[in-house]
Amino acid sequence: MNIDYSVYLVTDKRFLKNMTLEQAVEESIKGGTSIVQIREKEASTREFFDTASKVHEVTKYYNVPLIINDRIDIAQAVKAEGVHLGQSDMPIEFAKKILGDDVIIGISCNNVKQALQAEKAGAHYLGLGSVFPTSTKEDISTLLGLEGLKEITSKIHIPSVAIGGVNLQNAESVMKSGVNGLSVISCILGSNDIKAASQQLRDCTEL
Ligand code: TZP
Ligand code: MG
Repeated sequence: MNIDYSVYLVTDKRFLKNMTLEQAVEESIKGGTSIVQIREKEASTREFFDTASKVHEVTKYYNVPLIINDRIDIAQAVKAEGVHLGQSDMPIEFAKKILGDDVIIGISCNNVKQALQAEKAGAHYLGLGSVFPTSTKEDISTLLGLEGLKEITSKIHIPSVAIGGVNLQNAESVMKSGVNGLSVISCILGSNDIKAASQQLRDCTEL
């Protein structure tokens, strides 16, 4: 699986101003977003399915992988390219049994132990965070900081993305911590120019 993790957009409908989620995702991809995760914390199953189906039409057109947060059933229903699971979601071994070997599985990790465990269990990539404080997510425990991030990336052998408070100011130093990509919500979706924000992040990953 050769996936470009460099600019990893996570969606959050609360940030949408004057466009639909599909439009925002398309703008973001035009700027250089290389992978998209749909994250819906409030939606009903039907709403999540409808959103995922519509966004998948866009991502397929641009050949960008679509990852579904938490919901293996939604990922299967819309034939998404992957799922992203947290430490309280379905254990990866069982997710793999359900989804098979061709679906990307990403795991959220907050420390070295979780990261090594997820790698051993066959995760394709890790989401490492929260790196910095962020108001986008409420239940954030330990912040990794750049040092925590470096410690984890130095011990794993699979791709990783950094998440949590990543923005244009810290993007370069985050990339230097050994991750393969920058995973963001507000830096892209909170921007008045989604395409430009995505492009600027992409530039930071190419330095
Ligand atoms: N997981 C850890 S931090 C976070 C998630 C989903 C929120 C990231 O949002 P932002 O706006 O990029 O800080
Ligand atoms: Mg989760």
